[in-house]
Amino acid sequence: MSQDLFQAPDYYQLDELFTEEQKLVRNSAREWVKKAVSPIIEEAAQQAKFPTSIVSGLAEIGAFGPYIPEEYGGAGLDQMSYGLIMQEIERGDSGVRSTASVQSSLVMYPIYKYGSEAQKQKYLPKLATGELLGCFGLTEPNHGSNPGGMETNIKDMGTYFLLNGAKMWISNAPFADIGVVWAKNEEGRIKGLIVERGMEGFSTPETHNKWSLRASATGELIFDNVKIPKENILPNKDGLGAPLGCLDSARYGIAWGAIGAAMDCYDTALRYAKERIQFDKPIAAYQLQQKKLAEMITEITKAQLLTWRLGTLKNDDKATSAQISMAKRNNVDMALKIAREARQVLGAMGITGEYSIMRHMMNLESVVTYEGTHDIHLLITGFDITGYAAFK
Ligand code: TGC
Ligand code: FAD
Repeated sequence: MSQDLFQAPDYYQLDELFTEEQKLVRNSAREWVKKAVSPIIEEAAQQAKFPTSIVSGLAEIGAFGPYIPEEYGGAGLDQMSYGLIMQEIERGDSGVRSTASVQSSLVMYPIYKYGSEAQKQKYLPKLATGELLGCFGLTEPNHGSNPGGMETNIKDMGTYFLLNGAKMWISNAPFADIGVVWAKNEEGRIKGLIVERGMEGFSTPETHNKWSLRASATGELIFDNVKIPKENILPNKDGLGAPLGCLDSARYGIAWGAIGAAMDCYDTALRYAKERIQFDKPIAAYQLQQKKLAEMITEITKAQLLTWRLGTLKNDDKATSAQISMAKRNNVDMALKIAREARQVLGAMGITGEYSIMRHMMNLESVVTYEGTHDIHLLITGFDITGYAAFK
């Protein structure tokens, strides 16, 4: 990739709305992305390899458990800072943000919220430093948008549980040390449990040939009569609401992250349009290119405002799941459209790895599907405003 010249757009002076601490956290994440992600990410994506070199840096900027209390190794930050960290990381790459989202909201959050004190002490500090990496197993081959239908199950064997089933499309699975996995007990109630690499009957084959999120490793979780010690069950919440509660936290981070990807595409397209001369003028001087760029900054600004407000609601513990769905859906769609438009501004150069736009575009094709598809989030809004659940 060419040198990272990113300048963050802030058309409505949103900086004035952030506290000094929030800006400090964001700026250190921004600097780290320039220094540690931009120089290596294109090659990692081209080779479809998760760049392990960034793990310690992610931990240092507080991306592993930003809002988990410091007593458990987290950064103890507020929700706005969490969002800003995700924005900056996804400005670099959605796959890197995926790793941070999974570790924080889908592994550390359920252990912190639903785990026993012993589980918190055992896992959270090591997850915060990146000494342990985790994954989250909800989706199954036959149950994606409808996780409530899951077939993965546990049987009580007296001194332990026997786990059987399979999860697929699991971020970080190929290298994760532990998995927070969701399975039904004999009564059909969904329980969360912690599965550790090395347990007999547990394997994590990698999913190859992805055109999207190539710098993030994706895989399956296969459970063939895995013996799960009883102390590995998350004791404090069960039912589908438990995994969906984790998704709320991750979806909130994705809403911010998508803004980062969009900002990077816009900034790249704007700079290129000012430099690229055709018919003796920079292409930025032509109305058709201005329309693209003006619409991009308008949409980014709207998303920034929406998401800032969501951040204030989250900080006050007032954000609803449906509000989070709206922001995730809107922002990812906005980023995807901007990536496609920005790619055109660059002409042929837009398809090369010299620029980040095509990588963002391909990544966002996963982001628009995972953590609830574009359609499902619309149906969540529909349900919220009408009272009718149209997904059933
Ligand atoms: P439904 O009957 O509506 O609800 C079941 C229970 O859950 C409660 N609930 C929620 N709780 C917390 N947060 C939410 N967002 C919640 N939504 C619902 C609900 O109140 C109820 O509680 P209770 O006590 O009455 O039992 O459930 P449903 O089966 O009809 O499904 C609803 C639907 C379709 C919205 C839901 O299943 C859904 O969101 N589907 C999408 C699945 C999804 O997002 N999967 C994501 C997998 S993880 C992933 O993609 C990680 S990518 C990570 C990365 O790389 O970044
Ligand atoms: P389906 O549910 O089969 O949906 C197919 C299509 O049908 C979609 O367009 C959908 O919107 C539509 N559809 C479904 N139901 C309805 C309905 N009721 N009404 C109207 N339209 C509907 N999962 C995890 O558990 N952990 C992870 O770490 C994880 N990481 C992922 C990483 C990547 C790169 C990807 C691509 C996915 C990941 N997922 C993960 C899985 C992801 O959450 C699912 O792909 C997603 O929830 C959609 O499920 P599905 O792919 O089975 O699609």
